[in-house]
Amino acid sequence: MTPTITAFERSPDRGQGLARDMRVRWALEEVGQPYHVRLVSFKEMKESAHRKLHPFGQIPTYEEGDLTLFESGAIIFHIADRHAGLLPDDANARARAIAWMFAALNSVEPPIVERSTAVLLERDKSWHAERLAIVEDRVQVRLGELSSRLGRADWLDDAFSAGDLLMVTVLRRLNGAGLLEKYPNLCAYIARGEARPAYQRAFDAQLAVFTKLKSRGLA
Ligand SMILES: N[C@@H](CCC(=O)N[C@@H](CS)C(=O)NCC(=O)O)C(=O)O
Repeated sequence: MTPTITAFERSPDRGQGLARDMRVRWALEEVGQPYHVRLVSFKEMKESAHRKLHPFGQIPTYEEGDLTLFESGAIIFHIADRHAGLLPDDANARARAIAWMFAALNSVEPPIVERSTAVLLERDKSWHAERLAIVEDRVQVRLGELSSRLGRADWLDDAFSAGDLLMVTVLRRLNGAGLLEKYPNLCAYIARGEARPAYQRAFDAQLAVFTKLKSRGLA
């Protein structure tokens, strides 16, 4: 059965591949699973029909037959569990790849999201500069730790896995922040992820949503 995912009708990132449906698109492309996309407006996301799929009124969601999922990590784990290509066969390597999925979402993404919140929503506050400095220090700590662990390796644990897929998408949220440049191995790691044909197909599909809006004068 072809799954259906949800994505922003008008992504605030203007097609830069930062909205979290990008992770799901990338995972589906990696495993060669075709998918449908239902675009939702910000208004629709908060309505009860969408909240039945996603209790927090967000994207992405994933529907496949009787199954409905929310949370990008859970969706990607489901895809990786059902298809070959995103988690190793060896039980211990698989467990380590899953640990990297959690690390991306639980240890690395939170300070990065905090930083985005500070930049996007707290600019007008008197304490903005002070808080941003604190939050950016937290991001730097995590980047330094991740950079040390990655070292000269191509991927976090031997072969590319769902852990790398999530980590690359999480790190990409720092594009333009001027924080990644201190870590050339992390920049190269992100570039390796972005160079994967499956990533490119996912990125192009997400960008096409924005390009279409723009061509109609709606963006
Ligand atoms: N933890 C969730 C976060 C989902 C999330 O923050 N989605 C954003 C788009 S990337 C969203 O829908 N934002 C609109 C809103 O919260 O109103 C996940 O990983 O799926």
